[in-house]
Amino acid sequence: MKMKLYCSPTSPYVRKVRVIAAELGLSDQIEEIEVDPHASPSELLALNPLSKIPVLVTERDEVLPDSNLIIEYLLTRGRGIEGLPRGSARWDALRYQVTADGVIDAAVATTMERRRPESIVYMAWLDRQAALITRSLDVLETAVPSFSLEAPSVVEISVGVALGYLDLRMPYLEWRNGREALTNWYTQFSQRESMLRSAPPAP
Ligand SMILES: N[C@@H](CCC(=O)N[C@@H](CS)C(=O)NCC(=O)O)C(=O)O
Repeated sequence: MKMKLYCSPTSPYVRKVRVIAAELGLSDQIEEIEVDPHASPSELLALNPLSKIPVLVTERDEVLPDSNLIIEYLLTRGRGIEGLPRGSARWDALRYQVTADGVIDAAVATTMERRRPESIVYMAWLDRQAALITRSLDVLETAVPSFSLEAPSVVEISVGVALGYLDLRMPYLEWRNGREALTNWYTQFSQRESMLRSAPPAP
């Protein structure tokens, strides 16, 4: 029996879980079940009243309805992901992870808003999301010297998935402009097997 991951091909939250599972060598132990959370299918609602993916159901029927919760669980099951540094470097690392997760949240929210009929799209709100993404990427640009290519932690994985999602949904932001360090780091990071295997289909 395998763990079950309720997922979609393009969700960045799902991708974080897929990358972590691949890095930990756990992908073979996970069966993927594609669902559309916006359609709120009953099998998803029975597991997660929030109607969001990813949800992981373990072999013991434990239900884990959130990417960071799933990642915390998978880290107890496999090896191969670097732990966080100690001391104040730890708090910096976690700050960068929260920042990358915030970029993902804003990019997903932007994607949803842009799907509305044009007459009710809230432009000022979209501008606010774009501005927070821009500021966050500027912070991540300064953080690149602390990012590893050889032994990434959950921090680098969140940053890599956030940048990949911007390429998919907000290419018009041209996030690489003026961010040479982040660009060079991502060019190499995105070639990891775990990133290639979890890449979303081209739009
Ligand atoms: N905090 C959650 C967010 C999950 C999330 O928002 N997933 C999106 C897919 S990208 C979703 O299921 N959206 C459906 C909805 O909001 O109705 C996590 O980290 O897993």
